[in-house]
Amino acid sequence: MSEERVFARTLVTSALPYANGLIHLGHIAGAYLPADVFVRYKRMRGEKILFIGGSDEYGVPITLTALKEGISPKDVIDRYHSANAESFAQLGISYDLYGRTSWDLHIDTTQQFFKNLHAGGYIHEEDMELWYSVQSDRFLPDRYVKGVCPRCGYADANADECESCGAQYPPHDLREPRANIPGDSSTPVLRNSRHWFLDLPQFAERIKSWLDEHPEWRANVKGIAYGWVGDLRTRCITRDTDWGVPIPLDDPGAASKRIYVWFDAPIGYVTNTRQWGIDVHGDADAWKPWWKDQDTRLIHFMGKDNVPFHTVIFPAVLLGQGDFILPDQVPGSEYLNVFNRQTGQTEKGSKSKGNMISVRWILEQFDPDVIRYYLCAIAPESKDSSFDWDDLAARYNGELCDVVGNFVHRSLTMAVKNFEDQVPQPGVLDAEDQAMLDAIPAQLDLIAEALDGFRFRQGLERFIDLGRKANVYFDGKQPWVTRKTDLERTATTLYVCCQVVHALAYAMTPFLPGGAMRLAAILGVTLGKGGPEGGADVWEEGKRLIPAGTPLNPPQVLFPKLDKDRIAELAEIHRNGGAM
Ligand code: B3M
Ligand code: ZN
Repeated sequence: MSEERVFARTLVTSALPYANGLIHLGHIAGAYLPADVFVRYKRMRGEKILFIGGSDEYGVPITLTALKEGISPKDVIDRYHSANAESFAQLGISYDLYGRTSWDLHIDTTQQFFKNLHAGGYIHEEDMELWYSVQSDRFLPDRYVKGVCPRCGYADANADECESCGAQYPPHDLREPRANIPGDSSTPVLRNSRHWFLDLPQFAERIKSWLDEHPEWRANVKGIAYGWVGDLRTRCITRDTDWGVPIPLDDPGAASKRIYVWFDAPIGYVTNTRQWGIDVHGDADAWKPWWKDQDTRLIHFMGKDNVPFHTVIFPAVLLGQGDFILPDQVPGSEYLNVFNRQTGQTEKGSKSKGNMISVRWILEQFDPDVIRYYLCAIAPESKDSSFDWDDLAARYNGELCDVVGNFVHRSLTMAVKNFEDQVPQPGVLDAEDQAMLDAIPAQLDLIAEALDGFRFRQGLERFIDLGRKANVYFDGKQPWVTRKTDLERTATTLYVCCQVVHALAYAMTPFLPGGAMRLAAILGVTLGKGGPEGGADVWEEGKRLIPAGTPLNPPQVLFPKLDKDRIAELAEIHRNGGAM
């Protein structure tokens, strides 16, 4: 239904990574690159689109890292926020704002959300039994306690959920609990603590009918969402910690507690939109249409593990505000695994295995386009996929360099050499010339159709397909032969080729912004900026024919090939845990 609906503006978010470690390729393939490809494409279409991201800076992941490293939580978030913001920028993830949940403004937004829910009767208090370490004199929320999962027997389950089987349970059901703090693995005791709960069942019917309005969502996302909404319970949204947003209630019990990180984190999208409005428009209310106007399309990109929060829990929080919109699309991805050629096994990316690849490290090895090309080509959209060094080289070299890069290079080089640095003047077009020219708008429409449908892998394949068709045309016309015998024929061929090169610059822009800019500079075209204010439909200009006589700047190799030996070296470093 929503595929045909025209909205006044689109707000795109991608999950806020915890600022407790470097972002890695798994994050990029699942959440950030698809979001960026989509946003860049929509900017070209001239739609009003705003792209919001940021760091998630509260919660146990941060405080545990601080304890392990013997530094303060603030030190942890400052270090990783700036490192990750820089990695995103270098990779070309083109946020309009990359914010922080540690901002004061975020306390205000979160507390407002909490108070509205409280006033609406959606939050109540309850006493609960929680694990408490006598040795450390503190409660043990979330990952501060480990034990055996009451459902599946997994040995490293958290206080109230099991990462292995996905079970959720009251903390007192955790078996064989042990504290999980540096220097403390004592056996905890159960103690009472008063907490605040979000009454999710009150929203179940509304969430369910909203989900029913979105049959177009990915099957995996719908599966998770319906699974959760069918089994909704009240959810504790506070924790015994001092690292988080203070609970905005006049209650002595609230002082030693904070709002749970998964309550405040998605509200970070709202905070960051507010900050954007202040920064860009100097207007404290500029964020409102982006979150409250029914004519706004809200889209959340993320990995699979974050899907329940974006399809059920955060929507409930939004519904409880009374005047917020709900997301129209929630493109959630499966996981990017790692293929280990030595063992022949596919492994899950994990810190303990040391097999993850940080964005920071890989950007020291490659141009961003290499990474963007490969990760989009293997994006885990509907099922898991795996990162493999040999596959990276084969796909990048064999597809992007050999198909698109090669076509562009030989076309432009011949045009420049033989036709005075200009798009040549064509003679009479034959059927093959015409078919090639007709393929341009048809192929751009196919790419657009894939991107509009959140099928980014397919969009990229269709972009390469345009290059394939162009190579078939070029090889059939043999301009390097006709050059000696029939200059007019050669001019016509290269005129047609220049049109395809021009279209390729547009078609590659969402995926490969660096290469697109290099190519645009050779052709002397601008690919448009677009953004929250909207603009012209630049994508359509990619279908336009550029006139004969258009000057061409000296061509350069757009996508230099990767050297096989270098790839082998990098694979070796990665195998030895050196890619993080
Ligand atoms: N920080 C979990 C993660 O990084 C969490 C996402 C928040 S999205 C609002 O995967
Ligand atoms: Zn389990």
